[in-house]
Amino acid sequence: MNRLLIAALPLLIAFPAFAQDAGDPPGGSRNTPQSREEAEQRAQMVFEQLDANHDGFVTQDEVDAFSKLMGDNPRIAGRVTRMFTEADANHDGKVSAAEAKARADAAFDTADANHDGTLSPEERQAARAKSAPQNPQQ
Ligand SMILES: [Ca+2]
Ligand SMILES: [Ca+2]
Repeated sequence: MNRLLIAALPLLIAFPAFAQDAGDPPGGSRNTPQSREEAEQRAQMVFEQLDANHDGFVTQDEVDAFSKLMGDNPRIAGRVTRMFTEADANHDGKVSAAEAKARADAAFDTADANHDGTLSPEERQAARAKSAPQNPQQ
């Protein structure tokens, strides 16, 4: 099992741009505002974890393998698949690094409520709450 992958999962599912929190000490840099650049770097890290064969694309197979690794939880699988579908902007069945970055940018813009280019802890919390819908059907 890939420990980093496991550690990143809940945040990867909740909001991939914020996957960096997995490596933060509790109560530490977690509360530091985050720049768009950092969000992109972190999204790139997550992308590389998902890209099991390192061909520069995350495919549905790799997403499936990831879901399996997570114990085939249908809720998690559903979210990962939804994320994958959203990120696949040109609908070729693969998510490129550029597509993953674009999605991270979009997620950042959505979360940056006051558009100052930085995510405050409040903005990040609000975004995370919003990205975890109560209804798993959605
Ligand atoms: Ca694509
Ligand atoms: Ca802001």
